[in-house]
Amino acid sequence: MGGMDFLRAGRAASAALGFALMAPLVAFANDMTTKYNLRTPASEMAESLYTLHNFLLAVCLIIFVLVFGVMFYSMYAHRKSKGHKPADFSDSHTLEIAWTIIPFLIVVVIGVYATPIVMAQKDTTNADITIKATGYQWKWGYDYLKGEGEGISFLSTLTTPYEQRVNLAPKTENYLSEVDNPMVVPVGKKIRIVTTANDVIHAWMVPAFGVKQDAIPGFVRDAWFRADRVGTFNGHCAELCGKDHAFMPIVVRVVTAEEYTAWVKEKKSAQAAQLNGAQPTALLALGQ
Ligand SMILES: [Cu+2]
Repeated sequence: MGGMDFLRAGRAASAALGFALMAPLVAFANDMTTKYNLRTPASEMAESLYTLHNFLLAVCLIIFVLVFGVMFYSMYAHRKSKGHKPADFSDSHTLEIAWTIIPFLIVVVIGVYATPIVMAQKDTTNADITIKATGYQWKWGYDYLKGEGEGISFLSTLTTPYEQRVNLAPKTENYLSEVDNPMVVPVGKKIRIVTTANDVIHAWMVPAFGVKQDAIPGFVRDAWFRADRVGTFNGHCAELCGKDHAFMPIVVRVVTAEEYTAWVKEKKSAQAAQLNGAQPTALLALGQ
C-alpha cells in the first residue's frame, strides 16, 4: 500500500469512526430538541421569543465556560504541589470595578434586546377579534366579544375518557390535549384574548403562539396572538388551580378566513336554535 493509499484509508477510517461516534450523538440531540425544546413557533411573537431564548442560553453558556474555565485552570495550574505560594493581597480595585461593570453591561445588552419584545407582547390594540377566556375549575369558557363571530360563547371541556387517565384503557394520540369545543380563529388575524376566572387563578397558555396570561377572578387581563399558519395548536392551564389542573387543556383550531366564516355561521345558528328550543334541522325546514 502506497503512502497516498494509506492516507486515504486512514481518512476514510477516521471519517467512519467519526460518523459512528457522531451518529448517535446527532440522533440524541435531535431527540432532545424535539422532546425538550420549545414548541415550533406558529406566530411571529413565538418566533422572536424562541430567538431570544436561544440568545440568552448562549450568553449563559459563554459565562459558564469562561467563569468555570478560569476557576478550574487557576486551581490546576497554581496548585500547591507545583510549589505555588498563595497570594497575600486583600483587595483589587481594578478587579472589583471590572466584575461590577461587565455584568452590568451584559444585563444592559439583554435588556435592550428583550424589552421591545415584552412591550410588543403587551400591545393588544387594534385587534381583529376579541375573545374572553374564562377559567373554571376545570374547563375553559370562551366568549367572542368583538369582531367576526361576536356573540358566540361556549365551554371547552376535556374529552379524554377517565379510563385512559387511570390506565384502564390505552392512551390515545391526543391524550389530555383534546376538547369537545376548541377555540376557532382565522389565520393571520390579530386575536386579543381577555382572561379572567370564575373561581381560582388559572392561566391561558399556548406556547406555539407565545401567549401566557394569568386568568384572575375579579380581574381582567389581556394578551394577543396572530397565528401564521393553519392547524391545531394546544396548550394547558399554566397556573396550579386544584386537583384537576392537568385536565383543562386548551385547543385552538386555526382555519382560513372562509372556513372561519362558515364556522361562525354554523355556531350562530346552533346557538339560535338552542335559544329557541328548536333543533337546527327544524330551522332549516323553515328556510332560516
Ligand atoms: Cu386552571
